[in-house]
Amino acid sequence: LQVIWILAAFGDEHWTYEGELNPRPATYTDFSSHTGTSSPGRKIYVPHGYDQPGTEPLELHNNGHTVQLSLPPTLYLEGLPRKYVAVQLHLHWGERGSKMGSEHQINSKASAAELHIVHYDSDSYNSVGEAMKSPQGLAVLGILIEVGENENPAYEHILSRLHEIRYKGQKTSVPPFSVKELLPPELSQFFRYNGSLTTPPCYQSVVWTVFSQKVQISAGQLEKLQETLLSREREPAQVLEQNYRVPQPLNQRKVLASFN
Ligand code: BO1
Ligand code: ZN
Repeated sequence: LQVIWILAAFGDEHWTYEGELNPRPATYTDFSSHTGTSSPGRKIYVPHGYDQPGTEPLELHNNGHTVQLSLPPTLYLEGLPRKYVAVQLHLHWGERGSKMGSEHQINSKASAAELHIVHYDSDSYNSVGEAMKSPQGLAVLGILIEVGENENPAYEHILSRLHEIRYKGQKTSVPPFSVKELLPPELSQFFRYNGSLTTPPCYQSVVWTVFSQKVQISAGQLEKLQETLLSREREPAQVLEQNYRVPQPLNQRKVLASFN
C-alpha cells in the first residue's frame, strides 16, 4: 500500500518486477485487520454506464507490463465526492501455474489475478496525466480473480484476443462490451483506502476500492493469461508473467470497510 519512492528512480523507460524491491516469496500486509470503520447508510459505490456496451471499438494493448484496454469517458463512478471517469483497465497475474497473482490480499490470502479499472477526477483535472500526480486524482477499482469451475464469458472479450497482441507494443481492436460483466455481482461490499499506483511512477494519488467479492475464471483462462503475452518486442521471447507488486506496509493509513 505504501509508496517506495526509489522505484521511481528507474524512470518510465525500463523497469521490471525482479529484485529486492519486489521480493519473492511475497510478504504482505493484511489490511482487513486494520479496518473497523463501517459507515451504515453511506451511499454505495456504483459504476455508471458500465452496462452500456458503448459504440466505439476499444483498443487492447500489450505494453510489455500488462494487457491494457482503453475505456471511453462515458463510464464513470458514483459515490465519490467528484466525478471519476474511466480511462483504461488492465490485469495483474502471477507466474505460470501459480494461483497467486493479485496485488491486494484479503485475510492474508492472495488471489490468482486482479483486474484494475482506472479512473481520474475529471471535475478537478483536465487530463489523467495531471490527475495522476495529485492526491485522490485517480480512483481505481480492484477486482480479485480466482479460479472456478466455469469459463467466464465476460473475460473472454479480453482473453480470447491475447494471441493477437503477443509481442510488446502490439495492439488490437475489441468490439464494445459491457464492462460491468467483469465486476462481481455485489458492489456494495468493498474496502477503500488512499494509496498509490502499483507501478512506477508509484504516485500516491489513488483512491483504491477493492471489492470483497471475487470473480471466477476457469483454470484454462488463467493459463491463457499467464502464458500468452510476451514482454519483449521481438525474439528472444520472454513470457510476460508475475506482474504484480507485493503488498506494502499500511503505515498510518485507514482502510474503510463497507458492508451495507
Ligand atoms: S495501477 O492501477 O495502480 N496498477 C496503475 C499503475 C500505473 C498507471 C496506472 C494505473 N500508470 C499511468 C501511466 C500514465 C497513464 C495512466 C492511465 O496510467 O503512468 O501515463 O496516462 O492509463
Ligand atoms: Zn494495476
